Amino acid sequence: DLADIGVTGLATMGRNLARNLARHGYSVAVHNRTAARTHQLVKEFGGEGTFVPSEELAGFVASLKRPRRAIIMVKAGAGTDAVIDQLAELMEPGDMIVDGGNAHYQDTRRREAALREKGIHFVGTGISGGEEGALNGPSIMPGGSRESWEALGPILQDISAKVDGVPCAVHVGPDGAGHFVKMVHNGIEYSDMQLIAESYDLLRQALGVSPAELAGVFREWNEGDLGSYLIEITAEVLDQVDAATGKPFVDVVVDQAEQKGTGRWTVQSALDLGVPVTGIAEAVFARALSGHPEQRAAAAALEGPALSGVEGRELVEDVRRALYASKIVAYAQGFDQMAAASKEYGWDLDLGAMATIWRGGCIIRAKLLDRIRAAYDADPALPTLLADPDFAAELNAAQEAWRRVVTTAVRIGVPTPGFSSALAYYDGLRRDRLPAALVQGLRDFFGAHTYRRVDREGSFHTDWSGDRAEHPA
Ligand code: NBP
Repeated sequence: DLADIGVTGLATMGRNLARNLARHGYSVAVHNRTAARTHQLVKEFGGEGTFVPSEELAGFVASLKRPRRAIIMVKAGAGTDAVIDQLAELMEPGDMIVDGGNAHYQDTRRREAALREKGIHFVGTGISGGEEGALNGPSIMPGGSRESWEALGPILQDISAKVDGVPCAVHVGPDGAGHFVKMVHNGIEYSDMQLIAESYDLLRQALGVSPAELAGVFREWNEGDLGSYLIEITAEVLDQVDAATGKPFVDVVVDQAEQKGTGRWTVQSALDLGVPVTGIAEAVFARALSGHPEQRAAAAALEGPALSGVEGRELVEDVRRALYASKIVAYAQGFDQMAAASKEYGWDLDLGAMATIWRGGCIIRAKLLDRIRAAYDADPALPTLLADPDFAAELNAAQEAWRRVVTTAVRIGVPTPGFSSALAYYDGLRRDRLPAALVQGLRDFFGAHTYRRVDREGSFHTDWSGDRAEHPA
């Protein structure tokens, strides 16, 4: 019998996705470049459902029902191109190639265009949730054609996470839209983690409390507005004690954060689109700063403030509020970036639906996403999440605490680039007049770049090197 769907690339993610499909009753063709992985999967998990193994890619393709549905789960980059080229040779018009790896959305756009010429549907699909999600229900963000969604959607929704019975999988939009949205998801994940790390660092330094005590604080926060997977696992990590030394686990881990690149991609794309994603950028840069031990050692003798702590536990509640407010800013910026890309590439993204598919399965799943969904339901053309009446009320209520947190951090010398830049963004956006007017004046002075006036239409230039009279440009 021919298989319903196939998975090629059976490392951690591919294997678990294949098992997830099989457990949902689909017969799954399985293939891996190194055949040992394929045999291992069937041997270990063959009892979970129907697997149709092939050692060669040709056999894999031949074992699929038409139109064929093949998911690629290989290392992103050259490996993906190699597998696509081989599959495309073996497939026919109407068949579907799903790339579930972490591809760059521009690669996905390129691949989709090339395969479309051959009549093959290329479905660049963001999948979030790590190995656990792949097995038990990830958040799935497929791009590609409408027709491919009709053939794949029911299966993807079946194996995805569900929240209140709603699947965390929708058709995101054409070509690279799925991988773009996955990229922004990861960017937001970076900023979420940075803000959590700043909260931990500031509270620990300012109040002198232990990681175990802070685990309790995060556990409590998880019950409220901040409720989310990342807050939940922060408590777990802070509670962990190193078996070898008896010290808190966080104290034996080298403090240099690594990255695989999706945060950097998000910021690079945001620069091109002209969208300020300061929360994500600060998170990427904070990881980069941590990763320069030679500079850190050379700067270690620089002086900090005399004050190293504060009295009173009021700071805990202030940090909770600052974290929530900064998180709203980071999400607002990420959603702005999706809106800008949607316009640039003609994707027609439904922003509220993006919030829906991130509610379960993925790393940034959080209570906040229900609120974001509601904000876009109330006004699909919302210019910024900060202007949603409910979020605005919360930000207004949090802003004094937010300022106290940033002030305390500055006074005791704890770096909080996430909190500080989010607050600066908030203050920048709400400001009636910005010093951009002076920047325009300077640009006109040295480069005759011209400026517009508040009181008249048109562009103007002042003759700075002459009589300083203004002329229409
Ligand atoms: P890896 O990213 O570690 O890739 C290993 C797989 O790629 C193996 O099956 C390997 O085959 C295959 N492969 C390579 Br490498 N080069 C190949 C080539 N030229 N031709 C054919 N196959 C090739 O696997 P993973 O961690 O399971 O992740 C798979 C994808 O999912 C990646 O794009 C990843 O970024 C993405 N992703 C991962 C996570 C996660 O939490 N790990 C989450 C979301 C998305 P071999 O066995 O023959 O070497």
